[in-house]
Amino acid sequence: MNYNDNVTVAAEPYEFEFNLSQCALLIIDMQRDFLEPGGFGEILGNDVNQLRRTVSSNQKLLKQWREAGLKVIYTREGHRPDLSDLPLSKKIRGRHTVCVGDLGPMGRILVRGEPGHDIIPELYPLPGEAIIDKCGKSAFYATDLDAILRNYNIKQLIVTGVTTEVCVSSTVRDANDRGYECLVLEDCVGSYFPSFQVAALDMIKAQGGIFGWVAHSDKVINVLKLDCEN
Ligand code: C5J
Repeated sequence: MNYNDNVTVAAEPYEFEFNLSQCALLIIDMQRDFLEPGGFGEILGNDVNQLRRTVSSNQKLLKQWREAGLKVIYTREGHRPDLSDLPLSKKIRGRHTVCVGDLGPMGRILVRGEPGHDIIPELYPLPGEAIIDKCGKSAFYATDLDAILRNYNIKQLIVTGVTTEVCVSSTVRDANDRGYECLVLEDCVGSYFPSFQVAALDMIKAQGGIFGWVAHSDKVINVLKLDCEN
């Protein structure tokens, strides 16, 4: 594969053209606390299977992306053990009996260094792949993601992860305002709520792609495979 190749994939609202050397795969918050039984997501009453259906699609994409030698960046939502970066408004939101920082079945909920905060084993980062720890929903809020992308000369993002209407959407909207072009892969992003999944993707691609583009991961995998063969 020529690392400087321009490739085009079928997407909505129209085809997404990207340059491999200027594009990173951004995998958002594929953490045990959100995806595994017993984690924070399930404690809140959510069906984690709604998110788990994204795991195999992400695995296939990640394998091809890594084989092509392209950049992968992960994010994790979570807080310092002393919770000094956790706003009270977030801690008490929802009036739940268990909240961020409390002890759950996988350690303290959404606290850095705890088992539940970690990326699921199926998609575990390789040494050298950047991990952005974020305390907010957008991966740009109070992080060095923008600086890292600029230093890597990344201008386009293939976005996957959870949840579609929360951290994925917040990040895509923020990225868009900063001038990054985002392609969101519909089978690699997940919501606990099927109707939110549809609505969030519709909002991204509406009005000529007001926040970005949406496609199935097969489209990206196929162009990477084709490019490898040439
Ligand atoms: C949520 C996230 N849903 N990663 N976090 O609280 O979307």
